[in-house]
This record gives sequence, C-alpha cells and structure tokens, in this order.
Amino acid sequence: MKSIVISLGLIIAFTFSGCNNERETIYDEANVPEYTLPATLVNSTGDTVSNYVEWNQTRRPEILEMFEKEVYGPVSELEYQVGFAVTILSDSLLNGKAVMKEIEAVVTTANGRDTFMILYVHPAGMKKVPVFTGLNFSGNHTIDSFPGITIHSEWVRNSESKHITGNVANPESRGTSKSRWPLELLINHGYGVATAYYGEFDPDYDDGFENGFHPLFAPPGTDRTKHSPGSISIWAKGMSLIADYLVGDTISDPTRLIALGHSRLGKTALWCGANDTRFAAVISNNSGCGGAALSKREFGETVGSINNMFPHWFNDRFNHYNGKEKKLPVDQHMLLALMAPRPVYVASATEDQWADPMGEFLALSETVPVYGIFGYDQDFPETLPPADKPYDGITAYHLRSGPHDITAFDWHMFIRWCNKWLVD
Ligand code: GTR
Repeated sequence: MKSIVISLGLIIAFTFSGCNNERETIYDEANVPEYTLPATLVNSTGDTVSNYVEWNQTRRPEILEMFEKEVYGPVSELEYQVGFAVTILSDSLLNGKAVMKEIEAVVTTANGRDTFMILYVHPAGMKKVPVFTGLNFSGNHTIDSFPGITIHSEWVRNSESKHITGNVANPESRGTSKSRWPLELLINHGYGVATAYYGEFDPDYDDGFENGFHPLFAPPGTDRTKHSPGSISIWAKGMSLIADYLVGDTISDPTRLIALGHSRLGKTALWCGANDTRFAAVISNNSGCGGAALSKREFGETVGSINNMFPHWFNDRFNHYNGKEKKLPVDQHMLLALMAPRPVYVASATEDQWADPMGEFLALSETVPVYGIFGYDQDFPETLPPADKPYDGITAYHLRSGPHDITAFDWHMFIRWCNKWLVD
C-alpha cells in the first residue's frame, strides 16, 4: 500500500489492496463514477409519496425492510425482559454539579440472559433533562478518570487476543477517552449522558454469533445468509436497551433522548435511530461508509473494503454489492430519511476523506424533500459548507477542520443544535 498526501489532505490517493475487488481508492471528485440514487419518495409500486401519512404507512417501512435485508440485518424484535439495578457512584461530581450512576442491566430472552453496564451522568438537582445516548469504544471507565467506574465485562477483558480492532476494556485505559466525552460541558448545558461499552453487546470480531448479545437475540443456528443481524444491529439493540432504562428514569426526559455515535458507532446510532423512534434526535459523527456516506459514490471506503475488513458488521447479503454498488437498491440517503421528521445531524471532518465528507453531505441533502412533506421548508446549503461553518437546520451538517475524531468543537455544535431543536 502506498500513500501520497496532496494539499491539506483533501486529495489523497492510495492503492487499497486488502479487498477482493482490488481497485484504486477514489479520493478525487473527478474519479467518482456516474451513479443514480434510488428515489426516496417513490414507493415500490412506482407511486410518488406526497404526504407524510403515505410515507409513514408505506414508504418508510419499505425502506427499513430494504436496509434489514440488504445491509444490516434486522434489529431483533424478539421478546425480552430487562431489569435494572442502580448504584450511585458519586452525588457530588464536578464540584457538586453532577451525579454519576452505574446501572447494571440484566437482559433475558427465551435464549438466555446476559448483563451489561450503563454509565449515566446527569446534572444534580434537575429533572426532565435531555440525554445524549451513545456507545463507547473501550469501556465506560475510559470516558472519565473517576476511579469507581466499573470495568464490567471480565469476559471481554479476557478475550483480548481475538479483537481485531484493539477496542478492549482494560484497566490501563481509565480516562483515556475523556476528550471524546466532555462531561463538564454537557452538565453545564443541562444535558445528561448515558453510555455503555459496545464490546459488551458484541465484541468487535467475527465470532460466528457466539459471543455478546448475539446468542440472546440471534441464537446459534440463525441463518447468516438470510436476515442475520450483523454487529451493527446488535450494537443498535444495545442503544435501545439503554433507552429502556432512560424512559423509566425520573431524571431523564423520555421525549428528549438523543442517539449519538462516532465512526462505526455513528453507523450504529443511525441504524438505531431508524429503528427506535424513541430517540428524538440522531447524530452521526464521521460515520462514513455504511453510515451517512453514499455508497454509490465509491469514494474513500467502499462496500467491498468495509466488508472485507469488517465481515461481521453487516448482513452477509451486503457482500453481494462488493464492487457492485450500482446494483444496490438502497443508499444511505434513505437511511438518513428514516429519521424524518426528527432532527438529524451529520458531522464530517476535513481530513477524514476515508469517510467521504462530500458523500455524507450529499446524502443529507437528499433528505430535504422528505422533511418537506412534514412541513419543513429548509434553506439547505447547495454546496458543501466551508470548514467549521455549521448549517443548523432540522437536517444539520458541519465539516470540522481536522482528523477522524469527535472533539469539543463537534460537541459544542451538537449542544447548540439540540438547544434549538429539542426545546422544552
Ligand atoms: C475504520 C472503518 C470505518 C470507521 C472506523 C471507526 O477502520 O474503515 O468504517 O468505522 O474504522 O469506527 O473508527
């Protein structure tokens, strides 16, 4: 693999040789192939959807089903029970401004039971607070250096060698993701935050459905070639299980839960938001291929490269489109449209060309007519906004300067936008 970086990292070219369909990675708009996007507002019978009743009754379910079948596999609708045990870790965090809690959740289905741990930080002395809800990469104890935060999953800790990504919960990493979870900023603005470790729901390697919550929701024997849920679906289920706690909690406002995620967890936040409409707003940060970016542009990470690198993230059927994006009957603009009429935010970063910022922006722009049938008349930008200049409509976008990450700038923009769209 060779790499050449030309001018501010905006145009980068390298040969990606790790996938079946070996081909040059596209990092130049001039090389984007011609493509036609499937129409969001035309249903399978060829009729145009012109009002939100038709959208909700016919087109939305059709699109959701296409994503289940072609891309992610379904988020399980299997019956389950979930019980919660709450422990207060600190009622005087941040000089008394915040309360930190751990909630151990026990989930039971006909196939068995398993547990996971939620870390929940909320402003002290407040009720009905909006709550950012998202998974973390390496354990709840990484989001803050508070010493009492439990490293919950011994099992995950002990299976380190199997993790292809290195996102393993271990004691050395206490507080190491602090910059990605600016607790004080959130508390100062009256927001709560609830998170859980994604590896508890499904360890990030191809485990043949054996580990994490896969056996509970898609037991061994589930036919992987058909409607099997990939890891993203199981992670999305995990976010919904956190919402199960929050909707019954006395501090959080069940009408103002915000699904948020960065990168593969941004893909997860979108797929969760599409399925679980209890989330009143959805934020995708640098989610890229299989998230907010249009697959048919083949820019940066492609369907073939993501399926080869991460064979467990998606439904097996998604492999069918490796190098054949033109054949995809859906594209990611339709995933974003599934958030309508709820506020949705897509954030990109200038140096994250692998995630195709332009493709993320164009996908979002395609949702404007869908929000239109709900009565939102937007002044959506016609071209990619300049770096660090957000557009904060009901479908919001920003292109942050810098690398693939979630930073204080991103959070400031998300808070400002939530203040605008999730008003009391
Ligand atoms: C990359 C992957 C992206 C993105 C990212 C992440 O390696 O190619 O799709 O999800 O990982 O999650 O950090």
